Amino acid sequence: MAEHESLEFGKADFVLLDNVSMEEFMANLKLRFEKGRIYTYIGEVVVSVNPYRAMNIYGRDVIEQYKGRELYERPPHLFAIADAAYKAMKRRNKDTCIVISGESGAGKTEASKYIMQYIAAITNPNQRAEVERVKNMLLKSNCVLEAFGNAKTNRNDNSSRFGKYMDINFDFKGDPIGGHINNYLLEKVCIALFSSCINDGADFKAVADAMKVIGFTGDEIQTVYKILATILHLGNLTFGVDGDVTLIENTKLVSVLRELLSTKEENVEKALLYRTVATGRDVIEKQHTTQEANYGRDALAKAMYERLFCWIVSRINDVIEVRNYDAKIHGKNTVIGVLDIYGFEIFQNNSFEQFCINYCNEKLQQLFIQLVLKQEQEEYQREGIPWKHIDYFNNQIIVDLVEQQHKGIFAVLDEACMNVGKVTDEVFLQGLNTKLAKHAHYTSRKLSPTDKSLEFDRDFLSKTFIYSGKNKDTLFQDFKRLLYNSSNPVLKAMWPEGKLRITEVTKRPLTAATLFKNSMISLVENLASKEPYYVRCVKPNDVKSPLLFEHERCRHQVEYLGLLENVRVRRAGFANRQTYPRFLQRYKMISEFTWPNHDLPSDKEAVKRLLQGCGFDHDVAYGKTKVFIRTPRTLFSLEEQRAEMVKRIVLFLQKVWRGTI
Ligand code: AOV
Ligand code: MG
Repeated sequence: MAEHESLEFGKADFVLLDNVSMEEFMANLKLRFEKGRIYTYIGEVVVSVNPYRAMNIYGRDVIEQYKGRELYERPPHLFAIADAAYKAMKRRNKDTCIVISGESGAGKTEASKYIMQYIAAITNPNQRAEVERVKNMLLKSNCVLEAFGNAKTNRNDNSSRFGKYMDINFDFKGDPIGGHINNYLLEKVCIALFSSCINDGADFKAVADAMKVIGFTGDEIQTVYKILATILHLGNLTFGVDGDVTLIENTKLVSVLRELLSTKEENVEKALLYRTVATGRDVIEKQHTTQEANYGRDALAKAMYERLFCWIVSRINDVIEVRNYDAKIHGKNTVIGVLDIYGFEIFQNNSFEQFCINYCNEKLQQLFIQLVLKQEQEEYQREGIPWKHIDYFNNQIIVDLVEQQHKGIFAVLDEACMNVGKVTDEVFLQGLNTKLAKHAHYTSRKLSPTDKSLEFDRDFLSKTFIYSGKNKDTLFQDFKRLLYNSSNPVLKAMWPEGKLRITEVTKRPLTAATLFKNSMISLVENLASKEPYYVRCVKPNDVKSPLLFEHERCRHQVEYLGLLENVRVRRAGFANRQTYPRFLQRYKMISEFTWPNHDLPSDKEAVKRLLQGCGFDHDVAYGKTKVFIRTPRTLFSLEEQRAEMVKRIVLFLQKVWRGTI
């Protein structure tokens, strides 16, 4: 617990509140925000409030203050959590991860960047060239991904439209030797972003430079330009009719597209106006209606954009992936993962993308509950430590509502999409009505095909309009073939499935919902396998003001993030726990009762004796198999005493060897 800060800035750890109530919590959060103390702990969790102004707290000098220190030695800071994750990884050979959550505009991406910068700054003291190269790549990759994956929304001028999980691999010295990026669902509707990007030549040059540093070739960067230009031109392409023939109105654009895509002009035209369908053994070319042609064009633009983004991520991965790492020589390589996702968001109208984004946030909240609240309480009960159960809202029911097999919203949606007819949306709504009518959080049902909103009493599901079209793989195979047949090898390589002939494309591709659900499940599994550290971001107001602390807005987020429950569990809980043998192994030398061996009936008795002897008995509880230490300070003292004893023992042994004793 960071106790050294003056109280004029409020409590540096919510655990120190006199009373754990919403009022006191909010008062402390507000006071600290107003005093420019944007970080506060709940034990090892950092709560951060977006300051909406430049803070002078990320410089080299501050980094030095946090380097190698214990969490509670310095005022709360992201650097402290980054250092804790780093130390745990290095000292205990553990994979760790830092999970950053909070709603859109709360400061997650900024936090992830400061964390990366901190890790880059404290590693590689010997300036090894290869490590410097890797660090440079990791930092540069951020800039490229942001350029392509962020966009302005109502809620955030630089909003991440994709989720990013980045693993940084470290060697046994604790230096970064590589990394890997996983990206999650890029919202495909943010193409507007690029009109400004391409116009603003200087900005794009910076991105192109970063791409060059990462190792993109000249041809690759050219192709990126061409794809972006194609996407923009597609936006201007219009269709008309002549009798019952669908035509392209601005035919000049077709030759521009041909140039950009390095294909034949007639192929472009054909792909835009026709689709090949297999009926039994026959393959026929069916002309689009204007509506279908419009739809196909938009699907093409979106798919090209999404594919471009995934390709950029995979190219970056090629470069940063750990290579030639011989674990036999170098020991195990360990990982710190940093997760920065798109935050919870609600707009006037919410679509499939918001649904997925918000489901992802619920899923991470569930992980937090599992790890911080539930497991903690369960362990105390298992160990027989006196414990008063703390109530919290377990959002598992909401996660189930979305992802459960057969009757979750995704399953109902998928089922509706199996329907070949055009009434998919109605089938979907009817499905929800029958399967979810009794769900505790489903408040009203809509059957009208024009009103596709779902009503649930959980924020994230309110005013959501899910159109089944977004769930299907909407890109006509003809476009995939067109791009695959490009004479530009970079473009061709992005569309390998264009190779398939129409008669070979029989397997139904997985739906967007299923793909997303699967990627979330594996993300959560991955995070759960690591030792997690949390940053919980709060957005103080909706007008990007550095001065305004909107009480109700903040209270709502504190509630949603379950922060008060977090304080209660933490306060009733213990900072550290170790099995008795392990505890003895580490600290037995500090007590005459246990060094070099004890003759007490059990390890538990020995630990008791040791702690009584040191005067720490009041700060611990003895479980069935583990000893629980309440405050980190106690642990810190034990560590100090141990270090002191080790020093003495070494001196003693040296004297023995030299024969002076
Ligand atoms: P987000 O990642 O949580 O939203 P950002 O990290 O993009 O939010 O933060 C939004 C904006 O708030 C930034 O562009 C900065 O102007 C400001 N900001 C955030 N953190 C800080 C800080 N520590 N110091 C100064 N300004 C800050 V989204 O990506 O929309 O969920 O999908
Ligand atoms: Mg972001």
